Amino acid sequence: MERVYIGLGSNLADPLAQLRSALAALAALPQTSLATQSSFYASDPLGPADQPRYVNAVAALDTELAPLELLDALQRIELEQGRMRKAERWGPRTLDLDILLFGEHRLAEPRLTVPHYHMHARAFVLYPLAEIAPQLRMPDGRGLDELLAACPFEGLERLPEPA
Ligand code: ROI
Repeated sequence: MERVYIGLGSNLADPLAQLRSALAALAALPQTSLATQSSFYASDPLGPADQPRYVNAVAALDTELAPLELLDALQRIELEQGRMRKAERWGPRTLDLDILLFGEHRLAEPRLTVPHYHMHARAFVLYPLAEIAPQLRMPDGRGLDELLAACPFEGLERLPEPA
């Protein structure tokens, strides 16, 4: 059993509903349980500015799936929720599910790099992650607190709990 952290993001087609539906799909994965989820955060887009704000969150899963099995499952959920591959790099998307951390593993597969390439410097990943795993360490030994200290809470807005 491995503890895995997943980054969720959406800025199209009712992002809050996209994230809620994605969390339900994660909770329903085989050999997997959804351990915790962060609050939802509105965030300014990283990349082209002419796109809607994102809603981001992080979920913790406990899974017996292998990394590439989990990746396949996440890509299936993205497609089921209307994800289309667009030409534009860093353009808007209905749903992004990124494997941020997979236990203590470091993976460099053609389809999957773990820890996720950009997580160390992205406020919309680090702050939700800190909410559910404040004591976390990266596989290279860096603490989440160190990463947060170098990453301002800029352009982020923690959304109130849904009623
Ligand atoms: N920007 C924000 N704020 N949140 C995201 O999830 C996100 N995802 C992306 C790019 C386009 C890089 N920008 C983002 O893939």
